[in-house]
Amino acid sequence: KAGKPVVALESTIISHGLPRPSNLEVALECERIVREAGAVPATIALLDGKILVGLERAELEAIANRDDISKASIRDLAIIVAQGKSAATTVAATAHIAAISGINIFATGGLGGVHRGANESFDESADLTALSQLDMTIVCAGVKSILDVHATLERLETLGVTVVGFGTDAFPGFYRADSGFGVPWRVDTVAEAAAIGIQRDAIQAPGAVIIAKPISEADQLDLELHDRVLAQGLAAADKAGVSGKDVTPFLLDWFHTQTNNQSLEVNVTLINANARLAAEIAVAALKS
Ligand code: PSU
Ligand code: MN
Repeated sequence: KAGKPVVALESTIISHGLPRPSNLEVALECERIVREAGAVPATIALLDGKILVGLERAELEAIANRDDISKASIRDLAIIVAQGKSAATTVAATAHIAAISGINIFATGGLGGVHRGANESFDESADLTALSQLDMTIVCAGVKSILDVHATLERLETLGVTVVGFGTDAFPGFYRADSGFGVPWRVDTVAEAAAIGIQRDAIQAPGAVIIAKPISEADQLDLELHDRVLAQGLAAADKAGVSGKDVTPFLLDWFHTQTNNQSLEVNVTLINANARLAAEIAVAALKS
């Protein structure tokens, strides 16, 4: 209403992607970074049956620390509100709520996508189908490297989602700067990134715009460590019978414990960088 630039932030990363107490620190730091860049942060979550767009400090603490916070995708929103329950929202659910609230810029860590072995399990994140339908510019470090990145990029093409590298020709690999796959488009400035969202809106192309910003090579996770921990984590998940929406939190936690929190540091660095870029894009979009 005040005409200020707003950046949506998701909450699954807080409740299910990062360990306590770092999760609350990261959530607060992200909001601080967005404000510092001249935009208004709107962290989105469901608390006691209410959809909240923008959280007070006590609400952020609840999302970070309460044990009754489930993980909500789009299909879970109605029942959680109807039953007065609480949940953190995934990229899919957050983007939907942001869109109906008139917010069209969003920052996260890494998107969900097609899981390895999806040809058998059919495990594909609802993030993909959500992004095929929403007027949203989403800043991320690519998709999580625990996924089948190649298959995810193919699905993003089919679903009409625009994929753009920010300052790179390589699709970022979440914990790694380069996933090993290219991007169809590249921009090098905030103004160029903002212009895509504005044209997308005008043209009413149905899919979202992904602005994929890599972690710097200096800050990325060592390749050998990454591949070893991932292989062990996938085997451990399989052995423990982890499936459905528990897979991603299990593997992220596996990384954090098995790398002595090196992956946590990488994750925090890229979330903060993405929040800053999203805020800069939101400010630029409003000026043009
Ligand atoms: N990015 C991160 N950490 C996370 C996520 C993204 O750095 O935990 C969350 C997002 O909420 C995303 C979800 O929507 O992981 C994907 O879960 P799934 O694979 O079950 O769709
Ligand atoms: Mn899944």
